[in-house]
Amino acid sequence: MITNLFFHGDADGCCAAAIASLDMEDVKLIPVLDAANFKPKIRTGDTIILDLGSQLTPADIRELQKKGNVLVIDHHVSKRLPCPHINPRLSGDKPLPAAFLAYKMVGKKSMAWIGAVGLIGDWGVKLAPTFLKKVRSRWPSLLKHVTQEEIYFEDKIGTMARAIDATVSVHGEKGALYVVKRLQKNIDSPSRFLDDKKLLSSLKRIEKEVAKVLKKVEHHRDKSYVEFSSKLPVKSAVAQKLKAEHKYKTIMVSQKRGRRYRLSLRSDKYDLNGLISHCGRGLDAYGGGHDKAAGASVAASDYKTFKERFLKYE
Ligand SMILES: [Mn+2]
Repeated sequence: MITNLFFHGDADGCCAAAIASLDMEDVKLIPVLDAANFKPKIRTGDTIILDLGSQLTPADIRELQKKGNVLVIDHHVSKRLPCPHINPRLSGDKPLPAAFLAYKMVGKKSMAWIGAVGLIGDWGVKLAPTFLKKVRSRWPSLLKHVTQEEIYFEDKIGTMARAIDATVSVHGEKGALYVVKRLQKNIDSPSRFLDDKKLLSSLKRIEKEVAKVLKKVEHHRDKSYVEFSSKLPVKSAVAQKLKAEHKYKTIMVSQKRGRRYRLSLRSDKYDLNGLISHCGRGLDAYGGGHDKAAGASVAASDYKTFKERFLKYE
């Protein structure tokens, strides 16, 4: 029987998929780029859902269970689902990223670096200090710094996470599948993982685009914000960089696509789920995510109001 493996197409999701599927037979890898609108559709077989799925309803799960067994491994805010559901939030633990969870459950020691790439990609340095210490002593050339920002922007392991996100941004679902295969091929040679034209040229292209957007950033009191349009989905990369440059600001990066703005928000000060529901009240707007990093979608016609509320929010 086939196993359908859905995974989020970011660094954490790709790393989780690479670890979980390495020795699986008859697995169908299905990357999901738009996590907010994820509804799994399968023809037959069992289903594993990685770094996604917490937003599914019990009815969605029961639909999948008509075809086979279902397992969800995730770390986003969630209600309990009617299937084996591994999510540290449900047991009151730290929201450890999916790649770390996959590594802990089924990974070999030689794959620890892949778990670490996912952890860094999901801003999880503080969540697993002992694990990172082990990774550092085994692969000292990958991991030299201590803070999340330094590791993400300067160390090789952070560059891997950025290159994975960039490859998915540039090449879409095919990029995500390429990344998973390449991680698996280089299990025993992490320093060679980045030695790849597709990954490096994607990273270069995204970083050029991010630099272009960063020039348009505006600041208002404790907020920094920017609006732009681009063919490349770079709003998260912009938000990440902007947050690193303006540590104490609340960040809103808005990328226009069609008749909507897609937003990436970052804040250490406000609970972003509360902020988004306040700013979007009565408008065609929805979103959410983690307290400190979240996304939203706002109709272009409502964006002005949303933004005014954002700038006033305290
Ligand atoms: Mn994740």
